[in-house]
Amino acid sequence: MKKLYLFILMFFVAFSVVACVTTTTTATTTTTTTTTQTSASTTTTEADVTAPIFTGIADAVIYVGDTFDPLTGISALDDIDGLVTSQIIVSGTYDITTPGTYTITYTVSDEAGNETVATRELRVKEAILNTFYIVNGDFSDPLEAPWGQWAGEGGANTTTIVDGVLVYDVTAVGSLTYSNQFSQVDRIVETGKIYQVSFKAKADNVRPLQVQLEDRSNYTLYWNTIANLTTNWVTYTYAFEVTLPTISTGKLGFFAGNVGTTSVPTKIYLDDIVITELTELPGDQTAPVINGLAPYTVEVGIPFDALSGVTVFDDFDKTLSVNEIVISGSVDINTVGVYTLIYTLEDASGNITAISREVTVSTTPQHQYL
Ligand SMILES: [Ca+2]
Ligand SMILES: [Ca+2]
Ligand SMILES: [Ca+2]
Repeated sequence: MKKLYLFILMFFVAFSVVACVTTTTTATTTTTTTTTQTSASTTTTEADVTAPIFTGIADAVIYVGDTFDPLTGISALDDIDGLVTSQIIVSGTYDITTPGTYTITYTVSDEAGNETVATRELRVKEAILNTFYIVNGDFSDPLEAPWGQWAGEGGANTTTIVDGVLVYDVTAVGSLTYSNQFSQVDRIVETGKIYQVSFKAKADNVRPLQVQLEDRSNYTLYWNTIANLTTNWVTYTYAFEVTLPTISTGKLGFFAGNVGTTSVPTKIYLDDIVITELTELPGDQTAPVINGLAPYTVEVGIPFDALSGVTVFDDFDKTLSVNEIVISGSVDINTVGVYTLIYTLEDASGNITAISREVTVSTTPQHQYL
């Protein structure tokens, strides 16, 4: 009996499998037929639901005076209509004679009304009229060559661009003026030309920043100055005439090492660094710099030279000397106390610097060497 049951069971299983296979085959056939019919009818009635595609739309940078055609290199292709470049509509306002950033909008539709809109940014930059110019002086592009950074001789710094401003984070002053450098190299500097350097700067803590132009191949100094940075944005402008030979290895450097005696580690911010060629030198408009006026402590009864270690610098008045400093106030070296001296220095053009300095007369023996 068991064998009979088993046989009957096997018969039904086999029948089911055959039935399944048959059913499946039928279904497949039906599906294939339906698909063929559907695709045949689609070819004649399908609606155009796909908008055209643009190619060649990318942000652009030009200089004032350059020509600019917003359609150059741009095309539009549609899946049904084919090339529809002639249908592109350009909108948005831009002025190629005025530096700025503009948005240009491109719109194109196919015959079925499917629309594609795309935008691009057009940056119009100040024209470069002289061979000596600064690349990316407004820091609107990524920080890369010819900008460069260096630290050594105890200095340490990092440079980054934050919101279009160069952040020069000096974390260690170092021992020398050039211990921290942020500079742009390989600038063409021509003999006999008059250049103006201008830039915006500030610092988290007040400190001097040395700005200089040198030949990076042999360190010949072409020009330098000291900008006394404050915590507010100030535009610093300097002009100089090149008397040394023409070079293509000019390096405009912002040196934030140990400049003078009041250099501290701090964040320095720079922006809008521009070199302009002038036809004549402007007058001297910058006050002289007095270095070496840190607070001083002297032992009571010991002679004190108020000009010891003090140096001066002027951008134009090269004969200006430390002996032209006028000191007001006095120090009684025989009486313990804190005294204030005012150091005043005027350059030949009447620009005046006045700096106060604290001098302490103390009973404590000092180990300072004059
Ligand atoms: Ca289409
Ligand atoms: Ca900027
Ligand atoms: Ca001056």
